[in-house]
Amino acid sequence: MTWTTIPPVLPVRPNTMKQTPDKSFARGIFLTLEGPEGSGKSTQIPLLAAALRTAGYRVASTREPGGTKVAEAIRTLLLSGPSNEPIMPETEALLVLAARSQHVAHVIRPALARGSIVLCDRFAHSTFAYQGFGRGVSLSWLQTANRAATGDLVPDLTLLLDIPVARGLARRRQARGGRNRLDRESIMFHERVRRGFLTLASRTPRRIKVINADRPVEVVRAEIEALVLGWLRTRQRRSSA
Ligand code: ATM
Repeated sequence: MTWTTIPPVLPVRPNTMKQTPDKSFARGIFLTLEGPEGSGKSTQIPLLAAALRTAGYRVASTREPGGTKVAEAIRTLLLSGPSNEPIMPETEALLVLAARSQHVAHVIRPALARGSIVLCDRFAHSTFAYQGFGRGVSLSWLQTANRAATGDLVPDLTLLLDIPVARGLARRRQARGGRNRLDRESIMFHERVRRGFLTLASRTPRRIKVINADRPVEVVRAEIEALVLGWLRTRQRRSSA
């Protein structure tokens, strides 16, 4: 058996609800939060999860790189990597994609199949922003490899928490925990990453909503909650019409 004929862990169903609504198949919803360093994603995800649970939804929160044992081991390698052996851009891309493949198969797809809303702290847009725009790895190659790693899983909605680089890095410095290998990159790198995220959002404004994260946590929380609950209500109205 070659790798191309290995059956998927779960019956893989392309995430095409928006293009071809299929009411016969109860499927969860895949929401991702993206953004540069210090944008506050990991503060906002538990707040959004709590609001969604209060509204009656089943929620699974997870993160990338990570979410499974193998993927968390890859995260450690990526973020702390050996100082005497530079990690090449393509190596970095393949590592995040390897972690994603594990995560999608063992965590995300099973949760979607149970009908949960999956809230994921970073996903493919981070790969395009960091490895593509930031490191200069070919975007079309990344898109193809990402499709292979995920079985073409695309988020239903992405929230891009945007913050100027200097503000985000300052927040990051104030937060507890040391700086990782990517935090230590140059300001220019982080500027390319931020511009990358904003470029992706401008290309697909219906799927990626930009939130100004350079505001107090409570203000950002309220905007995210209103946006997501409104989006869910619209989606439900459309699918029951
Ligand atoms: P968090 O700090 O948001 O947990 O993310 C860890 C790092 O992983 C983040 N950089 N820093 N610091 C961005 C990086 N990353 C990538 O470079 N590519 C990816 O595809 C993903 C998912 C994360």
